[in-house]
Amino acid sequence: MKKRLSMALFSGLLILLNLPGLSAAAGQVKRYTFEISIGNWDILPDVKVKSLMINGQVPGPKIEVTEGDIVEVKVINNSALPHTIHWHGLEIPNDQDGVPYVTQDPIEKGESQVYRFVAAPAGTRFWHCHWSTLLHISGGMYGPLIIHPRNPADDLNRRYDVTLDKTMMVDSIDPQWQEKMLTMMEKMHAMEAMKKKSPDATHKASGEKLFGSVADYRRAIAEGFKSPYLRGLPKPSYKYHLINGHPYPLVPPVMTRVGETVRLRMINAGNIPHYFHFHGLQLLVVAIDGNPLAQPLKINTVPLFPGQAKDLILQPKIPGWWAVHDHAEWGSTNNGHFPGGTMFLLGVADKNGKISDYKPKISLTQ
Ligand SMILES: [Cu+2]
Repeated sequence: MKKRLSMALFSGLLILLNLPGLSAAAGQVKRYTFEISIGNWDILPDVKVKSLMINGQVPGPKIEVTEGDIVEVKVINNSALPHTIHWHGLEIPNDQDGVPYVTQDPIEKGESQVYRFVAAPAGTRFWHCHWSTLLHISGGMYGPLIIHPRNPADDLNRRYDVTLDKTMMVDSIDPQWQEKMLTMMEKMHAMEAMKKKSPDATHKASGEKLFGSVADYRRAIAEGFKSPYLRGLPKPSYKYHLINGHPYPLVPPVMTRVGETVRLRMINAGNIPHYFHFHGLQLLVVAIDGNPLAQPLKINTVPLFPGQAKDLILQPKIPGWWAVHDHAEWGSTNNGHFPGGTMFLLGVADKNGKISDYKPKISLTQ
């Protein structure tokens, strides 16, 4: 009898082990507050971009937790536009997935919502707004979500003896388009709010509603569907390419020395691909979309597609200032001018701390 009872308890435990959330027993609660506002973000001196900022910054805050932790994010909407937050690459309960009208209603102006989920699976992941995604992501609503493995044996930092672990979030923007669209959307929502219409009517009036009827849907297919926020408006033409909110030369160099190991977690939140070519070394791609590869890939040019994350291991052997740049020419420019964009320097010192006799002559006026 006693044996049967313990067997029943054991099988019950096995069932529990398969439930998402059980591993939270081992984790801690990690709380974050995201306050959304609209303001100017300085990507370069004299280049201000009207942006959607979280806690006043672009990218938004980094969430860094251990697998199994409970993540609680309170989202406070102080902007005039609706938003939802999606946790990209996570396996969490459906009602926390942040897709407007699929898993929840949008968070309207003045409203707040708490997202709560268990951080899993481990890896380099990110979060972003899922409302009018083209505008709201390039507008600045994205940030890293790093989940460290709970089991030390799965930790790539340990496996490769990493001395520097750095995250780079990539995005491409068109400042004029962004300003025009955000201003237009703000006005539209403000007008509708004044008329005291329901939030649903707001979206209907601004053309942001999903198809109202089967007839609407058929017409959209026949006429060619366009995102509501692009109807009758120009498409963005990406002029600036950012790493952590700034283009080169404002991207700080990655500093290391021979014998050390750098891990770069590169995440493309933007809408176009980038091709990072690393001078002076072969690197290892050890994870794609946060998931470790069974066999690391040894390459020197790293394609990074929209929505993709790649973990890179760098073990430079030759001292010097090594260029890392987008091999698509437009990616290495600011508003068409070289050098700029998704580019940075890898500074490799020798054992005495010396990098090179040549000092890079890079400035904002070059
Ligand atoms: Cu948004």
